[in-house]
Amino acid sequence: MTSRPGVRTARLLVLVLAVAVATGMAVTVVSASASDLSSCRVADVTTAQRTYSAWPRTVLDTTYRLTSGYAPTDLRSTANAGLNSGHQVRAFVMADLRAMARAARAAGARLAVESAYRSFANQRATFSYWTRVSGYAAAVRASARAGHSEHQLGTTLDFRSYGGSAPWNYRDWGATRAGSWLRNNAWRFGFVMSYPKGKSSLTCYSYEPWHYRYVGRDAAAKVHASSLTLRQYLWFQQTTPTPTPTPTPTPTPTPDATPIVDPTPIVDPTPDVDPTPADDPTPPAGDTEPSPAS
Ligand code: DAL
Ligand code: ZN
Repeated sequence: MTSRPGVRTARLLVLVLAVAVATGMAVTVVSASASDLSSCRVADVTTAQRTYSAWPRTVLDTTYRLTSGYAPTDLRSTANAGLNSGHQVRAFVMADLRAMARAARAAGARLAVESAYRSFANQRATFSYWTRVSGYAAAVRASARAGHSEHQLGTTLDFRSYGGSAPWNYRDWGATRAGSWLRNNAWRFGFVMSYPKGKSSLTCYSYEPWHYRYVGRDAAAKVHASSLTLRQYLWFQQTTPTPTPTPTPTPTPTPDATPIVDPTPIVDPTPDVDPTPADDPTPPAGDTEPSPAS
């Protein structure tokens, strides 16, 4: 972004407040400088929310990524949602995916899955494919480098029209019956379009009307109402300080005539350390075939 610092700070402040209102957060202090999301730097920084249970909060872009060992063990075939097989998502995504696929079909916008979970290795192959096809500069705007893809979360899918070809073969798949139905309705089922039209400077990637990430119904409704991109929403959620509770004044005690003196100092011999690591990613499970996915 090239805007002047004052303008940028004001914009960030508005965005932080918008997400605070949308998420119901009671913000007491807002630091805009901690939320500088303007740059889509190409780097490899391990994302803060990196455990399997942090899936609705994990920020992934051209800078932040997952580790190579991040490979969820609860992946299930998309056939369980009444869609085509050959693709997988995490088990908890299935019920809402099934409901969405049914509703789309009933509305005459039948969906199929183009791509879903991709391992670190598969994403590396995918990125190499696009680099060979269109060169590095174009590939880095359209395809995530290994570790940076939301597909590695196991909660993200690329859709296509049932009976149609890959969505990126269309001039604007978002204008097709299936694409426009998803744009209007996916949030009701917990899915968010990660890379909407005209927002590349904020999302870091080109417009992808087929790429949807599951965040759950409540969060998707909040993202939808906020008008923020998913990246902004997740970033502000991660960087906005938790409100400090208002201290309740305690009454001043009445002095006791007889002072009680306890000569024994209170010592806590147990150090306050949690030796259990967070749910560590297990090594990658078997890969699905490297496909020219996006
Ligand atoms: N096409 C998106 C950015 C991905 O590769 O995850
Ligand atoms: Zn995708």
